Amino acid sequence: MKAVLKKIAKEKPIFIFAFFFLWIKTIVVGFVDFNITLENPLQFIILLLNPIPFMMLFFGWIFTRKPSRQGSYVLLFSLLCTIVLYVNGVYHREFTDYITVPLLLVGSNMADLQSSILTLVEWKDIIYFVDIVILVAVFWMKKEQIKAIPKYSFKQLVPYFSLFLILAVVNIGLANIERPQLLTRSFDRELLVKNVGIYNFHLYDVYLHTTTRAQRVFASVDELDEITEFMDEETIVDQDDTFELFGAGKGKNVILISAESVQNFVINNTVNGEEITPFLNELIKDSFYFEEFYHQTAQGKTADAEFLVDNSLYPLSRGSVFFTHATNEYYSLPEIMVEHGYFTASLHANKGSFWNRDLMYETLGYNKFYTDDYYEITEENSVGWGLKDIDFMEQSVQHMVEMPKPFHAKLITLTNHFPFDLDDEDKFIDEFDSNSKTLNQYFPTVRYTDEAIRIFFDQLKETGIYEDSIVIIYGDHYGISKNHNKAMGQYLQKEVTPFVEVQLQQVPMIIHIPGFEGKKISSVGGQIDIRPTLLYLLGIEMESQMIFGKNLFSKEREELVILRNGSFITKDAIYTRNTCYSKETGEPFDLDGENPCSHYMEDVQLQLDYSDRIIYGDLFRFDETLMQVRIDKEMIHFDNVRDVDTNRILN
Ligand code: GP9
Ligand code: MN
Repeated sequence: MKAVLKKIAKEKPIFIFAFFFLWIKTIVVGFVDFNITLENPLQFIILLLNPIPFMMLFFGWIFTRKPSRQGSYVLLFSLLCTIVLYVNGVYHREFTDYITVPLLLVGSNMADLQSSILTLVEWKDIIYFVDIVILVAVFWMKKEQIKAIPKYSFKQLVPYFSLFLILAVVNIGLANIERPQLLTRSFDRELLVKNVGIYNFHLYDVYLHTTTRAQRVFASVDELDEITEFMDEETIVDQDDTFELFGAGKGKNVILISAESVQNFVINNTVNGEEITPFLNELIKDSFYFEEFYHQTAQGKTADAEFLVDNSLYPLSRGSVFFTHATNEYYSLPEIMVEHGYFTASLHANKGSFWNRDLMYETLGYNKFYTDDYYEITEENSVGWGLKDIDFMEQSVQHMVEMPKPFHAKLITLTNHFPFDLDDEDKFIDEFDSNSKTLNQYFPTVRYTDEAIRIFFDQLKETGIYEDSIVIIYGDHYGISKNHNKAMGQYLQKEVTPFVEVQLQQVPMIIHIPGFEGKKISSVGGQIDIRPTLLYLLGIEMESQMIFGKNLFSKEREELVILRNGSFITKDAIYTRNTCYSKETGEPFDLDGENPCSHYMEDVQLQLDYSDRIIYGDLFRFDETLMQVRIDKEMIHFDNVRDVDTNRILN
């Protein structure tokens, strides 16, 4: 083995140089752009090791190619790896996440995402490509020398590939010691990349992509039965619960406001001494306010929140269900509402194709989708991603006046979207002052959305819709990612530890029913619970639903909220990154001993796994009752002004 390595080093010094450069670059990007943090020396060894087997494999293959081609192959390989690093690096800056295959297939979103992503590109990024430029120059100068480099046969390279195998096995072994069941519990991409490295992560993601596509073909009714059994055990009978609120909103219009990127830490809070959400702070006093309520979204962001609300299933950990499984069978909230005599609509002043909504809404049983085509949008009333929230709210009320009653309408706001741009005249409060432009700008845009909701309520009252409606306001997902932890720590005046990070995933959740007294509800909940909670308030009994959410008003409910990356929150504890924290003290428990998280571990994995299987296997198609509903569904009229582009790739 030593002899072969020596031979390679002697005959191919330039290639060794390229290898070394790429290796170092991968590690540096890991620290700088992926913000990988080390908790022990073993993690450092894993980090140093994990790019090597992957790179050795490709370099080994290159060594067996024609000498005249070897230089170009090395260059091409280095360039491709650099592009992978760079694209993930830029994406990670804002989304604290990595690119996955389904995300790349979200073609029609790309144009809109561009504006956000371009703001993340920086001049200093040229540094990513420095070694490539040096390599091109050196390879050009040493062209003749490279041509003279001998080609090896696979046989000659047996010791080399043996070393590759040993390193690969050691890498996987160490990763498994550090993080047991890493690959089977693959919901947390941060952990995956940290342990297997960015290149192997992408190979694994491609593997996941192909196998999950195959799951539909092999799915059977037996799987559905297994899940039904699990759900029956989980379902709590509400017998002992107080039914004081059952049907409290019977027959009323339902207005859901999906508040873009609004997190809960802004509620009842100030910046530079000024309230950030003065209207919501008032509204809460006359509403049911869920103090500890979490978003459960993943890569599908707003669309994941919509999916959670409409189906009470978990979104997928990779990509957006709206794109990847828009033709599945579902039994969604809008369908139930239509069955109960409601007119269902979604209002969002963006292109209908964004997040594939125009196709998915038809699947979910909406009657009408008010897209940007239904709004008067001018240069003056737009900012950032499109129509300003105040104009959106005003024009939406006009649509609601026209709607058949009772209606179920979802309004999706937009102004408080990254990068949180706002015209000066709309800034009701000043920016924050920290090293994060994103966090600084966030406060005035949240304040602006708060104002839009105030105006919306005023107009609901003016048009008389208010008295006959329930309004539910929820934050769709975080606005400030982990990459702004330092600035966030400055604002909150405490260090943003993993424990605090989970708490920052809380979003506002407010249910306002005119005439009902306000109440703060301290039990934990998540977006998956919105649907059963709403149906309870409407007095709609749903016995055999295949859902994972619980009625938040139920007192018998076990308090458990599962985030899509496998972290979870209970009444007393927060589990994240392999650590169980006490909510009371913020201190970690010893994971080996009995701790308040261990009891939930299995249930958490099963819920996520079963929900995934329902989606990947399109299991509801085997449900006979649902098939009956599906036949009736043909009768739901979906009105969408845009011609649906049937050529658009769904998967
Ligand atoms: C786009 C809007 C924002 O239509 O819903 O999407 P997001 O980036 O928050 O998922
Ligand atoms: Mn959103």
